[in-house]
Amino acid sequence: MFRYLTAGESHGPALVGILDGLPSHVKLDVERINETLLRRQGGYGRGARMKIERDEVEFLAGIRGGETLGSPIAVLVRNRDYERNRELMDPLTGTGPPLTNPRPGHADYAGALKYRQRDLRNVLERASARETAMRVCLGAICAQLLENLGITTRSYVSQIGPVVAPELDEWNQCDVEKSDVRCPHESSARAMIAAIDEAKAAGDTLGGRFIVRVDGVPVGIGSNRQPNQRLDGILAGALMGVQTVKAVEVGLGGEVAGRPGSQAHDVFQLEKSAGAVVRPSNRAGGIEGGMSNGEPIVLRVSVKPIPTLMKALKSVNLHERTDAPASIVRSDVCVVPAGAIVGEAMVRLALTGPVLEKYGGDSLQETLANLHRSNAAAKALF
Ligand code: EPS
Repeated sequence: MFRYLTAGESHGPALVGILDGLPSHVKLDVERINETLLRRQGGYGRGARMKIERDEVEFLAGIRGGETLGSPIAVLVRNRDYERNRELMDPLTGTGPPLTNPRPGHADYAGALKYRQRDLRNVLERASARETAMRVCLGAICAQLLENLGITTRSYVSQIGPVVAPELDEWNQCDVEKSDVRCPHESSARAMIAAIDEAKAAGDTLGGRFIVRVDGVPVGIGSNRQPNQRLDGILAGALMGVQTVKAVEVGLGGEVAGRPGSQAHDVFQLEKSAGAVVRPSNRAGGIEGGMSNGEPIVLRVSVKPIPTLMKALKSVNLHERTDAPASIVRSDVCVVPAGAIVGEAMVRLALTGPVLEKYGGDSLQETLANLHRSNAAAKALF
């Protein structure tokens, strides 16, 4: 069984992660993992914290000579900001004035009551999206397994606040990487940057949307056997598990509700030359019956504006029981571009389990042999 865990507070010493169940002999390119971590740190609208951090993976276990051993992989990403927050966050002696005014939309209030914490810092430190650095790190390791199987994942930003870019079936990833908001549509990207500037000036924050696309997923990943094995549910659950994500759509998503069946599905036809079965459209977003159907998996993810506003929302001081503005802590104005990178990571993490469930294998060679056997058997079926 493949599984992963993360731990770490935003201003604590480090984030740590464990990946358990990856096969042996996956060669890891550390530079690419660090590049992915850097991509998450970027994006227009990030706050001052990202000038302090320089996220880099350190391997603690499960790797030797640059290859996975098949044993649990343990990794660490340090929080540079810990140095300035030692007094506050030292695991044994940390202390400081309590945060008392919960931010609407944040974990502050529910977490304080749930964990009986009078200092909201004890909740927000783990709720912080800083933790996504570790998910991105773990996802970047899974990416290198998945690429060996021909499965690649990418994303772009399609909306920031009120600015909606045209939705694209295909795009050039270089245009995404060049864009400060990770939007390949140039005039929309400019408008998005202006919208972020405007929100910042007003002490406000912005949400938005991003698209994640996975190519090369073989047919039959996920299962209709049980509800919790359906690939759409697994992917949506993983993405909904990202801080700020409020909705996940597969293919047409919510739009399908208003369409007649004749315009909602993807017909089958025979390719003229080779006689192969093809689908001229991909409205289903690559998943039918809870299983991958061989088309690209396309997911649309909506994120809320982050709840830390410089022009604080109305709140209360829980200690004094008085009206008071929500606590203001240093934060970002817009995290949608970073969210897209986290989205890619979550999709990779979520796909790895079902992929390994289908093909198994204690070593990469065994996993690949099983994949090839399965593909050959599928070809021979009809
Ligand atoms: C975050 C608040 C900010 C963000 C942080 C997420 O941190 P700080 O309060 O230290 O300025 O920068 O994101 C990261 C540190 C990161 O690596 O993405 C929050 O409250 O969620």
